[in-house]
Amino acid sequence: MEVVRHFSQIPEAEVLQDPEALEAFRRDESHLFQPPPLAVVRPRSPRALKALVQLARNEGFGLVPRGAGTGKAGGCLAQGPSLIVDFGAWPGGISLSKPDLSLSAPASAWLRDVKAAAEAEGLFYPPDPNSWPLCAFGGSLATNAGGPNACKYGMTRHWVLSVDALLADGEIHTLGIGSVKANTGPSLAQLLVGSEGIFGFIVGATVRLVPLPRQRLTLLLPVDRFEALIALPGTLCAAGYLPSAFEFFDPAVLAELRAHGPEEARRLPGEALALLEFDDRDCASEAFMDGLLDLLGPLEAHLQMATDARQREDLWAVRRMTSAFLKERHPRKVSEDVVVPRSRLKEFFEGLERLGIPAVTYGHLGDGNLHVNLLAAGATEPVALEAQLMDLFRLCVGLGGTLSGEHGIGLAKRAAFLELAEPGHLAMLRGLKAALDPDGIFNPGKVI
Ligand code: 2HG
Ligand code: ZN
Repeated sequence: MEVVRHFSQIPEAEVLQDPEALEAFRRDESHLFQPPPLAVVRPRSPRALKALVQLARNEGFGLVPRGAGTGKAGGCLAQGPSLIVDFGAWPGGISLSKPDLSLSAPASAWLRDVKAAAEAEGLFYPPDPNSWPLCAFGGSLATNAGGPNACKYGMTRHWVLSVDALLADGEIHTLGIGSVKANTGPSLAQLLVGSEGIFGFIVGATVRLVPLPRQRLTLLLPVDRFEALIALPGTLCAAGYLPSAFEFFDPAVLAELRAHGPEEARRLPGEALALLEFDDRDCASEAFMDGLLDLLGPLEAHLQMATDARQREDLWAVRRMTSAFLKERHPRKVSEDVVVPRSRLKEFFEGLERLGIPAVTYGHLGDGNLHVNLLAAGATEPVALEAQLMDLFRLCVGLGGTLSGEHGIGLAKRAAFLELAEPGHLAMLRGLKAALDPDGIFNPGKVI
C-alpha cells in the first residue's frame, strides 16, 4: 500500500500496477525473463519525468527506460527494485527540415513512421533493425540499433545530430544541434546514443537524412560451398563495390528454413545463400553489372536477380522472419550478435568449427555481424553453455571483433562484457556513470 501511495503522486503520467499488466514487461525479445517491475509509468510531460527522478532518488529504486520492448539484450527489463518508464505516451510529432536534411521525432514515434516520413519527401533514414516495423524510435537510439543497411550506412549512432535527454537533475537537456557540422568539444549526444539508458534517457532526437536512393539492385547468390561466400564481402569492398546490404544463411539455417519454414523459404536454392543489395546511382548499368560479375568469378553462374519489387519483398520477407521463425521452433535458443572485421571472416568460421559449438549462423555477412544461434541452449547445462558463449566471444575479441555488433550489452551480455572489456575502457565507463548518475538511478544493473 505504501508503494501505491507514492506512485499515485506522479503527475501527468499513467501508472500500471496491476500484476497482470506488469507480466508483459518481464520480457523483451531476448531469452531473458525477469521479475516484474514495481510499476510501469507512462510519462506525458517533463514534469512527470522530474517527479520520477526525485521519487527514485528519495526511495532508492531504479528507473528503466522502455520503448516497444523489441530489444534483444534485456536492457528494458527490471533488474532489482525498479520502475519501468514506458515512453509510449511521450508527446510530440515528427517534423522534417528539407533544407537541413534533418528530421526530429520524440522517443515515442515508431521507427517505421520516422522512415516513412523521410521517404514521403524523397529522403532516406537508413537505420533498419530487423524490428523496424515494430520498434520505437527512442529504443533504437538508446540501443544504437543496427540492421542490414549498416553495411553501407552505419548504425543509428552515425545518423544522430542531437538528442533531448533526461539527466540526473531531473531536467531535459538538448545535447548537440540539428545540423551536420558542430564541433564544440566531445559529443555528449553520442554519449547518450547506445548508452542503453545508463547515463540518462533520450526523449527525442534530431537525425540526419540523405536523398533516397533511386536505384536498387537485389541479388540472390546461392552457393554449393559455404566457404565460397566468406571472402566475398572483403573482395567486393576492396574493389569499390559497397553493398547496402549483404545478408547470408549458413547451410544449417538454410536446411532448417527449407524443411520447416514458410512457403517462400522452402524454395530457397543452394547449400548456403547470400542476399545482396546495391543502391548506387549506376547499379542498374551494364558497366556496374559487368564489374560485379568479374568480381564474382565462378560464383557468377549461380547469381539470380530479383526482377521486380514483389520478388525483392519475398526474399527480404524470409530474411526478416528468420529470427522469429527460429525462436518459435526453439523457444529456449540463445541468439548472439557477435562481430568481426570483414577481413577476418574466414578465420572466424574456421575458429567456430574448431570450437565445435553447436550453432547455426546467419545475419549480416557484409559487415561481419553474425547471428550465431545456439538452438539447443535450453537443453545444455548452464555452465557448459556459458563456456561455449565465452569461447565464442573470445574468438571474436581475438580477431579484433567484439561480443555485440548491434543488439547491445543490456543484461544478457553484461557478465561477459565485464570479463572481456579492456580495463581502461571499463574504468572510463564507470567514471562517466559515477559522474552522470551518482545515485545510480538510470537503468541500474545494465551494461556495467
Ligand atoms: C536479425 O538480424 C536480428 O534478424 C535478430 O538482429 C537476430 O535473433 C537474432 O538472432
Ligand atoms: Zn541482425
